[in-house]
Amino acid sequence: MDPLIITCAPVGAEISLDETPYLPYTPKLLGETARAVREAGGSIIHVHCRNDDGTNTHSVERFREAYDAIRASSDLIVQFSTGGAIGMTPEERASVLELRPEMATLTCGSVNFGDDIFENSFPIMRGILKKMNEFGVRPELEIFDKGHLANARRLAKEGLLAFPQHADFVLGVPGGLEATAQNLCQLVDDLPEGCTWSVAGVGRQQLAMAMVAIAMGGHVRVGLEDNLYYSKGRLARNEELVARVARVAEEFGRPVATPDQARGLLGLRSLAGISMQAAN
Ligand code: KMH
Ligand code: ZN
Repeated sequence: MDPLIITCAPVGAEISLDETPYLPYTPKLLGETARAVREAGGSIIHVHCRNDDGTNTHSVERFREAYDAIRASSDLIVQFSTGGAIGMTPEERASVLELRPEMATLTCGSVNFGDDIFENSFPIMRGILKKMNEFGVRPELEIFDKGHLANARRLAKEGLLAFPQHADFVLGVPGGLEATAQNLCQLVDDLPEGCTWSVAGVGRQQLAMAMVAIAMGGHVRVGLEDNLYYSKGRLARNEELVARVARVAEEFGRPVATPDQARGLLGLRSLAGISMQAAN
């Protein structure tokens, strides 16, 4: 099996500052987290940004600061969110692509999201994907529900996407597909030939889904965006969640991938060839 790619999603858009003291909500904290996540065995960091008061922002300037802080402290693959937060406009969500991160998420369909709707109509997906293509950003297909892979295939038929791609199954969002081994197996079976995949189990299912993915040869996403706790009643730090997965993977005979090994597995250029053109 390939080395294990661990993605850390350290912030997200849903956690408020009073739920945990460990949310890296400023660029400086994101830089520190990136260093710790890299040391713990992570290869990708999935980025959302907050203002200093903890509210969500998708400002290009804030993402630029976050990118610079992460790059100054680590060689992690930087993956921007284009999902943002509920209520952001599609234009806002896509705006940060002009910074040309190596990767960015593309949610492949609308989904109930708690009491809200996370809206990703075909026009919204096409708009984001066109910008990704324009700026040379590699998508990570975010799959919250069974029909989302069919949507991705439709976008491929339209010529906006070429398979194989990397998919991340986000399982256990209230309103989306539940985090079970059976659902994960069905999604993996349904993937187009040659795709790589990871799983992000939400809440208590994060560790269980990670274990299943390690055994199946997939990859893993952990982090406070999806799960606040290390164990019942004990709040987690992002790097602890990464370190635990790395430790177990080692026992399975799957050492973690370095960021450059992950770039190789995902077909990305090595870090030496990457520049933040918009930042210069
Ligand atoms: N915050 C959610 C509404 C992504 O980052 O691409 C969407 C999300 C997905 O987190
Ligand atoms: Zn996200």
